[in-house]
Amino acid sequence: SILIIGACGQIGTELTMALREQYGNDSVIASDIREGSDGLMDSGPFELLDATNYEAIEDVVMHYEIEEIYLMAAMLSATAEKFPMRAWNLNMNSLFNVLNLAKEKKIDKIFWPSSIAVFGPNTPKDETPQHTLMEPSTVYGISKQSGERWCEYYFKKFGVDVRSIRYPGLISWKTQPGGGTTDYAVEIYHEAIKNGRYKSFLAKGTKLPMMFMDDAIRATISIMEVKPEKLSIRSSYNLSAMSFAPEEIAESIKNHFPDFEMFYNPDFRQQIANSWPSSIDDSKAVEDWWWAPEFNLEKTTMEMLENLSK
Ligand code: VAH
Repeated sequence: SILIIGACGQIGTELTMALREQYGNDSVIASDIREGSDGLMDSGPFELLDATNYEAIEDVVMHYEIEEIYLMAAMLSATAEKFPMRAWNLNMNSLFNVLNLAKEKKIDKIFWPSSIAVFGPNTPKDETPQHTLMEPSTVYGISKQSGERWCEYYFKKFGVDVRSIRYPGLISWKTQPGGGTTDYAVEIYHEAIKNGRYKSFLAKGTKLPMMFMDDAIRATISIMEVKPEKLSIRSSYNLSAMSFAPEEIAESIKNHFPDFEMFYNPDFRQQIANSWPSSIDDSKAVEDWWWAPEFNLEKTTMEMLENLSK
């Protein structure tokens, strides 16, 4: 069966529901440091679990005969800047725990998320390549770059079957994001419906790679199902769907709510966003496991406004 660590997070919640849909509720064990939404808690087995506690994870793995772990627990970019050592501890020790369980042959396969945050201010910003200069300037980005190096090391040295995707900013309506720099792209839809206006903490022209959550979940399940010999990348795959700046979301919302008003009030997260790419070259994911996104900005806006209006 499958264990999701961090099942109550922005990605974890939707990933758990999708995996339960595909493999059956009782084959997917959800776990997190705290309980999650009613929908999540009512749909299958749940365990309170600290991702930094090796023995606690090992107990769950043995009890439920877990073969695969999706490690979705992490502290994201904005929060990690406020608590660097807590972020490093959570992001790295949780990864070592699952890599070592696989090294000890206690589990067979791992999914671990990386991020466009692994790129830094000196990385080429347009169509950022799969292999390029990476000098991340955030705690979160440093932990993801280091995590990628460890994933590739455990694969080469111990044959650990760990697979990873560099997620762009993710937009979802089922769950609130937690402490990310791209969260403005989720908040804006909630605010548009509630107040007809939004004050963006990123400035006009801050173009970032983004993806609708349904695409991200489909990519995650795809990379886990593909034959291992197809995977030429064992650090983490670049992945892309669309790129846009705050004013472009505002325009797409105005197509539905003509009176929507957008304001700009950049804060400390602007510096984080400035260090990230504007667009990503994901040709390796296309070549190795036939990646193709389905949601562009217009379709994303329609999904978000339709579902949040309910
Ligand atoms: C963040 N949503 O903002 C995450 C992600 C690329 C952005 O890493 O930190």
